[in-house]
Amino acid sequence: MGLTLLLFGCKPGGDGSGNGALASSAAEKVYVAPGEQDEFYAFLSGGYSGNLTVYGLPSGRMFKEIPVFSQFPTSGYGYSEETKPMLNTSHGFIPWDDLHHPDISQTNGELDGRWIFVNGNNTPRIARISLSTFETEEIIEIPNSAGNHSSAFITENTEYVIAGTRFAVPVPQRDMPINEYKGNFKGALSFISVNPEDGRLDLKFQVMMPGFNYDLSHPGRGKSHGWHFFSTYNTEEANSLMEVNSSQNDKDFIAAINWKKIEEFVNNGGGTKMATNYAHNVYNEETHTGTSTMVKEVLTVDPTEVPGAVFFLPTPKSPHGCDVDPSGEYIIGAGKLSADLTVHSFTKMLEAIEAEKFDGEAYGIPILKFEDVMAGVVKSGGLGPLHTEFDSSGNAYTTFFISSEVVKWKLETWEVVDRKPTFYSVGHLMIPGGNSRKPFGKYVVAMNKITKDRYLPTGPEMEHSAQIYDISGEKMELIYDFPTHGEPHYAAGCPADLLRANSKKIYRLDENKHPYAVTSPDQARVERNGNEVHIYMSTIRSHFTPDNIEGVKVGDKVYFHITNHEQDFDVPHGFSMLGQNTSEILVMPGQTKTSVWEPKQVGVWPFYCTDFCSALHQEMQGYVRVSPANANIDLSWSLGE
Ligand code: K7E
Ligand code: CUA
Repeated sequence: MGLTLLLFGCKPGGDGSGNGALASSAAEKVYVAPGEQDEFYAFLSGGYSGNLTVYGLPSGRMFKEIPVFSQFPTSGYGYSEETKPMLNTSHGFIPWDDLHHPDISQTNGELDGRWIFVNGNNTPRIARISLSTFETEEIIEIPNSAGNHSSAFITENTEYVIAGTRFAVPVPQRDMPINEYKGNFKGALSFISVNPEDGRLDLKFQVMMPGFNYDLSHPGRGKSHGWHFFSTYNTEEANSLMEVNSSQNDKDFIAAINWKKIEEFVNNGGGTKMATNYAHNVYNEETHTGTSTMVKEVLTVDPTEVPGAVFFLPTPKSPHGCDVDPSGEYIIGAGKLSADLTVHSFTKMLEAIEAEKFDGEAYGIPILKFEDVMAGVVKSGGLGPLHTEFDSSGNAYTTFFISSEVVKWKLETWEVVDRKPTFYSVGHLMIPGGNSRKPFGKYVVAMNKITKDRYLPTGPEMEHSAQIYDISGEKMELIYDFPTHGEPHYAAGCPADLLRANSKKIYRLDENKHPYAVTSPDQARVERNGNEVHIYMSTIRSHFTPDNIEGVKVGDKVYFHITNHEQDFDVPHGFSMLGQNTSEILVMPGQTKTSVWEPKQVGVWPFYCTDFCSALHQEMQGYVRVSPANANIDLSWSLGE
């Protein structure tokens, strides 16, 4: 019996990787032994979780979830007083967004590992995350935009992070009939400059394009550096029943924008200043505090004012993905209603522009001839192409949503050399460095939309599934499935060595400039200012200073300003207070964070540390005595008396 099981007990596995020797060789490829570390970091968008998740490759182990656009009780992001300003917008405090596309900063077209940029789709925003602290350092709202989808993509020296609007809207926003969309709505493409020293963002200009949908985009690189390419759909400018009405045109466009030319125009005083209102939120690592500033003006550029800067490349069938190969020569448009991929040639595009071979215009923007700019067609045999990434040996890899597969093909010959199924309905894919001038190859991660039978069922909702393929050989090999969190769209990956050495271990207490910091325990105190009570508190294994507080009254607003005095790597302390209308906070070594409590009931209420920090973690607790509003009890605090 046992023997039979041994011989025939192998799970068949529907993917061809599940049997015998094949499975064990796949296992070896993804096996990172206990105590060993992964070769690559992978940053997966969290989609409707609003956050970014960090995985190791090839193990598929999840290391961290970085809160960006969504409140996150695990760290207190968006709940602590210091981080609430990060989620401020012109619509007020917006504690959620839909995050699609991460992109790592580059120098000379190669990943440099300083920052990662991501987009918020819903209430248009761009965020910059430090790859030293793995914290969100900056969020800038994008005015005149809606469904900020063709974002956040980085030019090859991180000059700009580029954000295009998916939905055209009235600019400026106003009360008008929806069916007057055509010709009246605009599509804003935003160019946000990045300060090379500290990464600070500045919305430099917006190109006010016709009211199409700008779906995805990629920067030129190498020879096409200075250009940026956007796929469009709904060039019909329909405003209802889009699935039919925006699929009428046989071809939509890829918009080619010469941003260097527009930058020059703007630097010479071109463009129109327009009144607006958007939030710019910056986190300061020394004060451990975010501040939100409202900006009232934006510089807009009418593309017809800058001749030679904007062109349309006809591209079949409502293209979704818009990808540029590592050489910068080929621009790949994935017509999502088509079987074929259209590849445009940058060189041919320049020649056609030079020769002024136009095929009409749209709103004053010249349209190039399809035949003049096309480099080739990939006859894939698949259905529903979405996104393409590249390896370092001249191969491209495209996902096909409808036929559920990754197709490998050769640049320049356009021939398909391999295809492997995905499980199921793949969206984006990612190769470490696969959208830069220097892809690292080795693995493709396919991020799927439908999971079904890949894991044990977990009720009606399954986490999305990602798959790792080994691409080091001629044929791709599926080697691993792993669950992801939220809905990953795009992802970015880089070698672990690029980040590991710069990863911050602690915040130095002697550099803490938080106005409510307590840099030595004898500064701990409680102060009253009207009905506000400020508790200056410190933590160290395993107590709070102070841990007994009296004189708080019902109706007070109590601020716990907690400074963690640990100076060891990976020793946070947490804080939570009974009856608090917020989340706990997790305070990193050397950091100060603030948690608010508005006591509603008289009593003696405990607080405690939420992070199991030492053998005496359970002893890390304290009490606040809350007296009636009219009580006559002086503030007092103590520790061990
Ligand atoms: Cu194709 Cu938002 Cu990039 Cu999803 S998008 S898959
Ligand atoms: Cu500090 Cu547990």
